[in-house]
Amino acid sequence: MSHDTIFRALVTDADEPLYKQLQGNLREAVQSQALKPESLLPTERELSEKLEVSRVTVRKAVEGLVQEGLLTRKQGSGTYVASRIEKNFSKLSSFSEDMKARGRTPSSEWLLREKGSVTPDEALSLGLSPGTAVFRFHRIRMSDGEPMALEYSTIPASALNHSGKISSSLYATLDTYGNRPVRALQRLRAVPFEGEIAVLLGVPAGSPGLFIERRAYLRTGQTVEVTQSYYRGDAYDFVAELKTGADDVSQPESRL
Ligand code: 16G
Repeated sequence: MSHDTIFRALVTDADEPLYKQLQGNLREAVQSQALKPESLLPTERELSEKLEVSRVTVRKAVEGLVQEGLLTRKQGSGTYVASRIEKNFSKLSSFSEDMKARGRTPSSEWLLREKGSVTPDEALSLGLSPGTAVFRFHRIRMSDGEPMALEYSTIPASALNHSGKISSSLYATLDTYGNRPVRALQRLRAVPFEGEIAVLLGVPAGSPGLFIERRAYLRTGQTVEVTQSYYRGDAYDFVAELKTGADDVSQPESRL
């Protein structure tokens, strides 16, 4: 394994702090697969000696990437490139971004792409009046060609300027219309994957998985997405950073 990217010299008088530069190099090493899933990172000491930076800097860089889910710590044995997808649960990222950040290639198999009028249920959950046009996108989401999740999204047609032509990333397309969500509520629960869901994801019937519902909002408060996703339980770890509530007064404003 070549460690050229990891040990690339850091620039001490750059605007970007040293720990961020190191994070960039580590991220690049994972994305280019110079550091493959499950491979062991050089120790903190080795990194700090070779890069001529303090161990505090190295620790800060690594800690950030552990929190992002790119790296994972194993007690007593070191820091590794995460093999299961560790998904940061507090970040409003897209499937495509999550995969690219891990050096994997996202793709989708389309099951349904249709424009229709909101059903009474959708009208309620999207806060739209009856008759409003919506798109429904049903996709199998793949990572390096392997099915990882199923997603059933409903999007107000106006958020996509009434064009159902979305690129491989829904969020990237919403972004081009200035309608990428900025906030979301998510609920999840464990479910066994049965029937069609198990077949589409290529897992044995009864395999454990996660059912996740995301409702995402624009800055204006308008709902821009309701997506029901089925994420394979054997491929994902959901990670969230928790803080004591002392200085956190924010409360979810609406229920999912
Ligand atoms: C994620 C979201 C989903 C969103 C999709 C957009 C979860 C549980 N779900 O899978 O709500 O629609 O990303 O991905 O994170 P895209 O931009 O790659 O199409």
